[in-house]
Amino acid sequence: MSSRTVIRGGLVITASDEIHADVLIEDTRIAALASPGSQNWSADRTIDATGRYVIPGGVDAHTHMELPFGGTHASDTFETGTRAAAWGGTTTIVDFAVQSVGTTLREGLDAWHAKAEGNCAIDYAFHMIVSDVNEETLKEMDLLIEEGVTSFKQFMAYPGVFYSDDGQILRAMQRAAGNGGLIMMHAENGIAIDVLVEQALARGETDPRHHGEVRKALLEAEATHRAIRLAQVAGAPLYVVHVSAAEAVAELARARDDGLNVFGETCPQYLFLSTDNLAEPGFEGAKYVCSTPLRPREHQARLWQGLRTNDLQVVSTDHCPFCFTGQKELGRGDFSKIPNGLPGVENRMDLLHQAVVDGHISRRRWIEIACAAPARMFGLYPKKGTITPGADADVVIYDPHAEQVMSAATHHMNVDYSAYEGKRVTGRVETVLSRGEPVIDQREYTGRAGHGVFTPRSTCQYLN
Ligand code: DUC
Ligand code: ZN
Ligand code: ZN
Repeated sequence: MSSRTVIRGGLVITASDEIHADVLIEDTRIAALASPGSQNWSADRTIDATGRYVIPGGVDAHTHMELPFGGTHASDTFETGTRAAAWGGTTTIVDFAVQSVGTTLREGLDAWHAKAEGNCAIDYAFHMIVSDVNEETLKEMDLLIEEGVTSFKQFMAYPGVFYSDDGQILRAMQRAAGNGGLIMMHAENGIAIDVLVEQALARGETDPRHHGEVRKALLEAEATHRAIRLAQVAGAPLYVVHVSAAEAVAELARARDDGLNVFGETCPQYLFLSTDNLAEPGFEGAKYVCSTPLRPREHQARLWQGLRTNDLQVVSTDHCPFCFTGQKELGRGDFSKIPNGLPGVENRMDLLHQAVVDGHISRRRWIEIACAAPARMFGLYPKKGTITPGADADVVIYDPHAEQVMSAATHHMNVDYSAYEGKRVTGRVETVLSRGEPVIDQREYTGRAGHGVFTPRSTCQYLN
């Protein structure tokens, strides 16, 4: 039995177009778009989107549900985190499965499948964190690509945990050059940072703001440069995650001007927050400890510029929430023990809409950086990231005039604070469809754990 939904009267916004159109959904997919009122489609369900935007569901290509980190776990499970994502208009997440040192990629991926399967409200996919490069791991990369896990994160930071040295990075990049994988890089010089951490603590500099001071912008830029050159030597594309420093954007821009397949992602926290937050009195700054760290607010203009000029292509959240009570507090008296990460999976689409309201980006660019480009970058397009016949009916009805105040009191993420507490934004999600099924219906949750399925990905669709 097929079901039909019609969305009438809205402004359909994709990365390429803004058109007033009615949208027909048959079962799980977009079937057709037509001029408003021109088609007398019969439907089981009609959604009146007059005065609303009709946009593709968000694709958040960087989340860490349940991530083990710093002796604790990220506080959102796949169930709570994907429900919160849906509330915020995101209908696909790409989370990071983790290979721990001494284990295989297979073991890591199986463990993450077990955490997610049957629990997600929206569709999900995986990247693989590679912590232990060896002959076996390199062969396993080929197998994972066949299973739709086509991107691999390496860390130039966190020695002794996730860290890879330049040789390990080069080997993984060489493999990716051959098998079509995309290497995602956490670009910070972790060896140098650890020296600065030790020296800061020895001087008695233990407050959260010192986290930002030791993780210097220059050490992000240096690592970014090194990653670019290693990728160039390997002949592989490169995607740099959570770019926060102006100097790192400059490295990416130069590489792109040279014609290299080098891409960059930033996150809302770097666009809207700064070291001012890390320096909040008492231990409040711990709420804003993440890596790469927040930067002085002067960096924000360069990030916005990079997003406008396509030197940065994607905004994802790096959603990695830790409660202030009991988790962030592990680092009282020693900033290096504060678990790194910020909540945000629910806030991204709204914050980026606010960027439209503020004049930083256009409406189409909003959809491009939040939906279409991440889908293309990670091999999900056009199934995800756009509204076109044949695409999954992952659709958000967005009210661009509604006002809201972000707060832990009203958000749905499983974390006891909001990084944007009290922030007033214009625009709000009204209804969310995931493969044609309402997950949020007129601001009521109608989804269910287990609706979301693992979504295998093709290789990167963004290469020159
Ligand atoms: N950065 C974070 O802030 N959290 C988790 C891992 C990372 O690289
Ligand atoms: Zn990282
Ligand atoms: Zn991350």
